[in-house]
Order: sequence, then C-alpha cells, then structure tokens
Amino acid sequence: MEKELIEFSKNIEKALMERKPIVGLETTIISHGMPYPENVKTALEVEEIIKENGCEPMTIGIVNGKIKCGLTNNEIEMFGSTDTITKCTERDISSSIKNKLNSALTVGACLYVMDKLGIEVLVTGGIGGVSRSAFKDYDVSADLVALSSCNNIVVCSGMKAFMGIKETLEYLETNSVLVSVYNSDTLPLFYSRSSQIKAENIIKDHKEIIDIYKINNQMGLRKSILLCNPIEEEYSIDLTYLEEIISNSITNSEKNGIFGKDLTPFILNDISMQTGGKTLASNVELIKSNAKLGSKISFGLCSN
Ligand code: PSU
Ligand code: MN
Repeated sequence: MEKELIEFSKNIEKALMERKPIVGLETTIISHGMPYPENVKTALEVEEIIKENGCEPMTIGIVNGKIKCGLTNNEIEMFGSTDTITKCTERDISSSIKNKLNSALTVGACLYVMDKLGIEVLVTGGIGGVSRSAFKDYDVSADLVALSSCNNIVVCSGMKAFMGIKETLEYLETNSVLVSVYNSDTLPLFYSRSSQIKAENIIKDHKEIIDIYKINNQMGLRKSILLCNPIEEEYSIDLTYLEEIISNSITNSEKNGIFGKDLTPFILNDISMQTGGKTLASNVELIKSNAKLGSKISFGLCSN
C-alpha cells in the first residue's frame, strides 16, 4: 500500500513504532449500523476497553480522501453524527479516495487495509453474510470475500441473524475460512447467544485461537479466521421471538425496494424499532464484549 494513500494517527504511529498490540475497528457500524448518539458513545467506549486491555484501538475510515488509521474522537463524532458519510466496501475505496470523501469502511474493507499493514485482529459486532434468498438476489456480503482473501482474526458475535445462516456457513466452508466459536456448543447468532447449529470448532481460551492462527501462517494459508463470541446471557434475545421480527423487516425492505448496501442498515434499524431498541442495546453490549476478547488475542499475539 502506497504511503500517500494512508494517514496514521499519532497514537497509531507510536504503537507501530513501539510494537504495541493494535486492534482494528470498522466504521460502518458507527455511521450506518447504529443511531446517533449511541453509535459515538459505543465507539468511544469500545476504544477505552481496548486500551484498558493493553492494546491500541485503530478505528479505520476514509477522511477527506485518505485512509485514516486511528480516527480521533472528533472524527468518530463526525462519522456518527453526519449523514453524508458513505458506506465503503473494498471496491469503493479507490473512488472514495479520488473524490476526497469521508467514508465508513465495512469489515471487508478494513480487512483489506489491515492485511496490507500486517495488523491482525479486527473486532466488530456481526459480519455480513449470504442472504436468505441469495439464489435469486445474489446478495453475498463482500465481508465474506475479504475473509477468504485476507489473513486476519475477526472477532464477532456471529453473522447477522437476518442472513441465511447455513448459506453463509457453506460459503465460508467453500472459501476455507475457519469458523470457530468461543466457549459454546452452538453457533451464536448476533443478538442471540445460542442457536440450533452445533459449533464445530470450540475455542476454550484466546490462546487456542492464537495457536491455530500461527499454524495457518506456518502453512502459508492466507485465510482469515472467524471467532464467534456469544453475546452475554443477560443481553441475549430469544431467537423465536426475533425470527418473526426479522421476517417482518425483510418484508418491509422488499416493500420499500431496498437492496445493495442500503439493505443491512435498513434492517438493523427496522429490527431495533420493532423491538423498542432492545436489539440496539444488545448490539452495544456484544461489541464491547468482543473488544475485550479481541484485545486479549492481539496482546497475546504480540507477546508471543
Ligand atoms: N456489525 C454490526 N453493525 C453493522 C455492521 C456490522 O453490528 O452495521 C456493518 C459492518 O461494517 C459490515 C457491514 O461489514 O455491516 C456489512 O454490510 P453488508 O451486509 O452490506 O455487506
Ligand atoms: Mn449485501
């Protein structure tokens, strides 16, 4: 990656020099995934959690046409409170730079940047997936493609529950992305702690994921590992209750002709409205818990 495309914050510059562990954070969750001011409050809290756990948070966005690694608090505020921030996947990075935009990066776009910089751990809420009707709408999140072309560890709470879960797992299997589950027998589904899907790779502590990642590297396997960390019990929402709401939201999106990059933000918001903000509260909590786990992994990788 050419230096002229990137700008590092002072903190990230320092962390890189001191070889301090860094944890990457995406910005679409701030600009398109949560309402203001909860988005900004959460983003700043997540950064604090990462610092408390001995790492440097690196929130990534495009600021005035530069890939900014380590947004300042003011920039996070701007990303959360402005409605002109564009949602930027890997393919959109070049046009955002050319047009000097302020753009929020998705998980996939961040992985691209982090992989180029050799920063290994990314934390998010839920990754994108394969849509439930992918056989007719071809909606497959670019997050999944990035997971299979980059070499990172992604800590999330599973895929977003309104995706086709089995379809997403199939895609990840085909593309050699290991899906592991942190201390649970079933696959967590974002707002829900457990599901009917049996976990295949159960990880008991963060050291295990580090070992697996290292073996991948020794093998020269350049694929990301997904670590699904179940939302804590007290914030977990019942899947049967959610399923009806999700299906309403999907119908609402169809009625409104929503598709492409607008779909995920629409559905996240619609589900939150239908649940009286319950899913938003869960979203906030799950990302904080993922930040804790991601920091442990990044710290462990660094001191190894
Ligand atoms: N996780 C959340 N909320 C979000 C997202 C993830 O809890 O808003 C964002 C991430 O940036 C992810 C993106 O990369 O949604 C996926 O969008 P799509 O489904 O359009 O690929
Ligand atoms: Mn999509």
